[in-house]
Amino acid sequence: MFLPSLASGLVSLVLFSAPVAPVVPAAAQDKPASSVRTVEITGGDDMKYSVTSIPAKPGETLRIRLTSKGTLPKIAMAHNVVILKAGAKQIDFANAAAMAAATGYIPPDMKDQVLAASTMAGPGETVEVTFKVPAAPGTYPFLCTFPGHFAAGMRGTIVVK
Ligand SMILES: [Cu+2]
Repeated sequence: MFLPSLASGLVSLVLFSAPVAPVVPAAAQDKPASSVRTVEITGGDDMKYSVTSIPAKPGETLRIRLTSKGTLPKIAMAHNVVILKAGAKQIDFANAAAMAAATGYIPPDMKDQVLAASTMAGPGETVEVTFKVPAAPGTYPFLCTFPGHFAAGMRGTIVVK
């Protein structure tokens, strides 16, 4: 009585769990509903991105998800990701952005240099930005515009080729 029921229990367990493992990653990564590619980045109290170089194909749609691993309060330590157009003056932009708290650290008079921008993530929060990568091959800078973070090295590049 005991052994047969145990055996059938194991069989149904195997049947149930077997297809789950290969199906989930395929659905999540290889065959997304749309053709958006997601890149996960973290940033912490060290004011660095976990990813500083993102290879991309011309014209593809990219979603950058930024999670703050920081522990300091948002008012003192928040992170965003702002992608600039080719040729944008990064230092000037970062300096102007530091003074633009009222507009989410995006300087209104320099918006024409912005390709895409996320909002600010406080500790444990995730923000994301989805945008179309330029068709022109080249290097497009991204940076965190929270005051001081660009200078501390919170920056990277999207390399389109
Ligand atoms: Cu930051």
